[in-house]
Amino acid sequence: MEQKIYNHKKIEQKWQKIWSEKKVFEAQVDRSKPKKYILEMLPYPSGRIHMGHLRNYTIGDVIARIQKSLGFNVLHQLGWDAFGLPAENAAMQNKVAPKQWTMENIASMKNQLLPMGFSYDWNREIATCSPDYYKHEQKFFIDFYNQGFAYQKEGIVNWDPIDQTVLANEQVIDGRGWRSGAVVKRKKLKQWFLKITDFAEDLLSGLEQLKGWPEKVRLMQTNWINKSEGAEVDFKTDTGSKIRIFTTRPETLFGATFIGVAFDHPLIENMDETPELSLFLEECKKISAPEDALEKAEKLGLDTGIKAIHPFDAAIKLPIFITNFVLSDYGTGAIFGCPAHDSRDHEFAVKYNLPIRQVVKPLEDIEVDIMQAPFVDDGTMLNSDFLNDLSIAEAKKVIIKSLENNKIGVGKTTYRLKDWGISRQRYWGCPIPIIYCNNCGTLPVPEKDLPVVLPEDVQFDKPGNPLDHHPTWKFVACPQCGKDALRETDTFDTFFESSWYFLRYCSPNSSSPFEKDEIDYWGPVDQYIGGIEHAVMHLLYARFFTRALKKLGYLNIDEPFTNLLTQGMINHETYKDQNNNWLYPEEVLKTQAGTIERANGAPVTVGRIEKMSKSKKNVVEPDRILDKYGADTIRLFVLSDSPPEKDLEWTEAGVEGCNKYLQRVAKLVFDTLDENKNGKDDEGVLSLIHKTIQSVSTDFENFHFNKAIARLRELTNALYSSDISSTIKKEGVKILTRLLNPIAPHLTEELWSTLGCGTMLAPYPWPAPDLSLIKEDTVTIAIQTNGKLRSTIEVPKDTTQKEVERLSLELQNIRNFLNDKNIKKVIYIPNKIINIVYI
Ligand code: ANZ
Ligand code: ZN
Repeated sequence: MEQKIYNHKKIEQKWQKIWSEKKVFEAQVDRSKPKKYILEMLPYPSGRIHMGHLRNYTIGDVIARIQKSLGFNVLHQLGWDAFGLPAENAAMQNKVAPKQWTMENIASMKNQLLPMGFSYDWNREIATCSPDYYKHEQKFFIDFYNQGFAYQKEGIVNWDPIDQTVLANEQVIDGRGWRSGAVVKRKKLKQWFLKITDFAEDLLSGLEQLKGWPEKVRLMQTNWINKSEGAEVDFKTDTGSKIRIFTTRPETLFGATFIGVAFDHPLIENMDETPELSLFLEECKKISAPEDALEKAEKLGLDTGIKAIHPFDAAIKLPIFITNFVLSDYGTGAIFGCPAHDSRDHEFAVKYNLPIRQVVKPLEDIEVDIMQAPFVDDGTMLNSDFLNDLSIAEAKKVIIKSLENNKIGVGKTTYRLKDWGISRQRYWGCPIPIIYCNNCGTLPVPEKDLPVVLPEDVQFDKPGNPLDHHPTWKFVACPQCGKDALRETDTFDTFFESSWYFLRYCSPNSSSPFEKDEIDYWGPVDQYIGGIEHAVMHLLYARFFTRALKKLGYLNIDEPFTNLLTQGMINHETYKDQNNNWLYPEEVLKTQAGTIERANGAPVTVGRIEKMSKSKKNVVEPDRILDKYGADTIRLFVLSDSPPEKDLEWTEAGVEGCNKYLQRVAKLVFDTLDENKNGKDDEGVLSLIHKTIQSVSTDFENFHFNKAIARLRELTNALYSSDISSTIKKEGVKILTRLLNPIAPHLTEELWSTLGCGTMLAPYPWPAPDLSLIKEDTVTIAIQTNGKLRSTIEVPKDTTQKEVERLSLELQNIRNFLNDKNIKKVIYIPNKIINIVYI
């Protein structure tokens, strides 16, 4: 650096070029070294990098760089989750082909990422929309099909009327499509499914081993899989038929007051088609399927007039209703309603004037008004014949046994997890490699004909699937009989691609999906970093895929991600002008008199601090910040104020503060260069230097980046003191430079070379503290009352008497001794004893 100021524009590109020329971050299997696979969730190429991306990648990058310094062979790379609907929407709106749109977005996002200096091996970059990638998943699908893991069935699907496609349950949030926000409809359609339910138990029990995952995510998956021990029970009807119901609360059978069936239950097929019936069934279809929506929607029913007979008491006849809240694809599509102990049934019973019969009473002697609200807690059985006075758990066992002995029903373990519907009526996805022949039936595309490549000459002028509208693409000769046959025109759900990309990353250029021995070396991912929004879908599908591929002999691991870190959001204040329109942060100015519009000085209403989102305009463009302050400042800022799993508030002042700090570090190093003096406080500073190495290493290990940064700032301040010798100072700045390197790699690399260290920091061994130089900086103080030892406390060395006194008097033990006594005086021997004297 010829000038003694820190100019990010001069140094950042320079070092990126050197890293790339020296191939510092290229990864290669090296069995003599232990490995670390550090991975951030792959981005969707929407076109623009946002601050959330940068936080995610900075966290991953810091971890990757440290692991490298610790001597691990590190795999760290980036790719693109390149299929998906937005490309089609863009095609419709802007008349640009999805492929072109996607590739251009990838190029521009990569251009935004490169200046950040992330330690990716760019040679390994992949885009999931390339036939080189998706041909392997077509092969997987065929393997799955042959193995029985993939099958086709007519099912009720979640239909998104805006996107004109099927959604997985996981993609329906509060009854609406996760992308379009449209109210989801129920529709019958032939779909391809993957048998994730075969793995339900394994996916559930596997969670217990995932100690490196946030508890919250494990809980979300547990709840999603939702295992329940229950029973199926047969009810005879007065028309001579039989209805099998599913329940998780068989012990409440004596509280049954009605039977509910789904709108497509076989019972309905035998009913007379009245206008009332068809009208009601139509009404049922209007409601979106997922449970969430049903929970909130009004419960509706139509009495069939048929009665069911209680299996343990023939005198009890239960009306059978068709209802909108019994799902057709869960359990048996039929339930017994127990209004006293289930909230949905309660709501229904009140509405249709059905009896509410209590069969569980609370454990303690408290009043419950069963007519007002259901009682859903633990309790003891009553009004239940041979179950009376048993606990719920005991009663459950007894009744299941009795059902089985009397051949009325069976105990049943169920999971709410459903098979994964993977068919999408979309163009921009991986074609499902299936051919339908009138003679031969459903056939997988022969392996030699893979990949089934997407045509590029498609039209987006009408709704629906452009692949289906294509004039020639779907017409093929049957691979078996040679007659005219048709291709499947549905494509995979895009979660298919993200379920195995981390495997492909290990050998991105292999003609196989991946090399097994590369996975043996690199797999599983040691540290995965991404958003909590993927807690269920992506992470569950990837766990399933890994297991399914293992069963097929492709690899030897069960769990794809050993440790998971879910990073928080980036938030920003929101602003509105006087007409209630949102304003961008750049459009407002903070003055002493208040917040005003930059353009005209009009007052601005400052709103809540919320997740950065385009709709509220509370976003900050990375490019502008990058240009003004540089990558190192952004990297430092996104790690500074909060731990990575918590939300972070973006403020320009905060960013500026980070930049100032880096300037201070640079100045400190330059000052040291031509300094030559003796010091007084060498010992203290030396201790601090080594203490900092020790605690920053631990902080990094625990991902407490914000704490590490605070300690580095402390060390920086101490090194600025004039009381230390130049030798110690020089040692201090070298350590500071090394510890700061993962966070601010460009500046520290520059400073390191300025210090004449000869080597590069990427990668340079991580410093180890010299423990003998660390001076203990906490002391144990004996607390006495009237000269007798009563307790001890640990406090930082040289804590003031006032503070030690305050802390002592807070201790319950000491308060007990002092009680109401009057304190006469307090004697304090610094760092040793405090004696509270009373009368
Ligand atoms: C009787 C009963 C009594 C129930 C009671 C609950 C409480 P989870 O825990 O979510 O698995 N159910 C069964 N099949 C259903 C379907 N196809 N659509 C809607 N609801 C269905 O829920 C299981 C419970 O949900 C079952 O236990 C059944 O109602 C209902 F005090 O049976 B229960
Ligand atoms: Zn054929």
